[in-house]
Amino acid sequence: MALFDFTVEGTSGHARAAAFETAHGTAKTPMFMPVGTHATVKGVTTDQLADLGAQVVLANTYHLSMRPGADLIAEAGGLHSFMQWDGPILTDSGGFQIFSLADTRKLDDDGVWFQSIYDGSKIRWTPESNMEIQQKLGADIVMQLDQCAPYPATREFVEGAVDLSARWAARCLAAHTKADQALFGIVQGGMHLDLRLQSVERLLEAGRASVEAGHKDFQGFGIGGYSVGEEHDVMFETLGQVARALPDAKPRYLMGVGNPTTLVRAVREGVDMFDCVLPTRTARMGTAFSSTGRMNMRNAKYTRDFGPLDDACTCPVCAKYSRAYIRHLVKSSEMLGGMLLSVHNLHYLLDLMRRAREAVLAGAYEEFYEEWMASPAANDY
Ligand code: PRF
Ligand code: ZN
Repeated sequence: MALFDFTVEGTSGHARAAAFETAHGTAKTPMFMPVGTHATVKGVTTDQLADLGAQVVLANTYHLSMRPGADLIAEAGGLHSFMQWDGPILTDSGGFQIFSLADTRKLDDDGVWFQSIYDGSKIRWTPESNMEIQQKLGADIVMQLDQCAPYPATREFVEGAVDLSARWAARCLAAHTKADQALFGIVQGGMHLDLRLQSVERLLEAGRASVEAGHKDFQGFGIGGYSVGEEHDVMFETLGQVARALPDAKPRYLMGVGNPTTLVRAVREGVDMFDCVLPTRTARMGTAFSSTGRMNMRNAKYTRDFGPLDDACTCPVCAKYSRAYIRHLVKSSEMLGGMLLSVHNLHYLLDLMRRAREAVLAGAYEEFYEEWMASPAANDY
């Protein structure tokens, strides 16, 4: 199959099972992508990620461009060689981090000034310089520079973010030249359906204009600007219509969402890809996902519980270690506690999406969805 081909292999309702081609292998959707912000999925080696069946690993342009720097990573032969991950890599542009982490930033039409969280130095980004950085990092999939509106925000503010993100989308397309790297546009628009659909139209228009000018089109679309503090159900008032306004023949990636129930619901609306720090971050806080909901491993009730984290789990941690041992590690602040819980939690989401894919291919997503929503884990947002 040709590079970046997105083949829909089956549908069930609006849910899709598809395959996306990259220079580092095929990714099968629906899929969860583990987050390795600093070119490492915290506490987990890339060999472990491969064993868990992780497909695409995320890294972040904002952090890596400042430390250790894009030039150093290019000198190492790019992210794949630097972090020793042979599979596909996706880099987020850093647009989200500028707007959520940097405490001082100055936006103008041409770009953005922000202060490094590492040494306070002033940094200038434009869509063009951001593409140059992401091309140096060398991921298989890169995201456009965008502006994510906070929540709540005024309609005027969200309109501005849609407009700026659309103009930056066109400039990212024009600046992007790396042939073996896919560029995804990002839909914004907050919780307003009309602004969301306007954002989709403007991205599609930018793609058409780029093709006319002899450049590439977007090879997929991020759906940004959700999961920014709104109630769970608010996103679902518009998510389905937004996802399905995007082309059927390209992947749809809901950015920064990793709650198990949200994934099951979003797949039903036609979303293909997800990423989130949730499984590894909650692991480091001592929490395990399970078929009966989240478990706080500090709880005294696990003191003499010599069974696995989750009887229903097939992960390598549950094959060996007990709740009592993991509780002891977490209570003692031993780093192995967070490492083992990270493996287990990643397995949980990777496996959930594998089962979702099987259900779509069997034409039975609705049954899978109903079964999930009736399970004790579903109430555990
Ligand atoms: N834009 C980018 N990255 C993101 C988001 C976004 O809106 C989100 C929002 N949930 C997470 N990560 N570039
Ligand atoms: Zn497990």
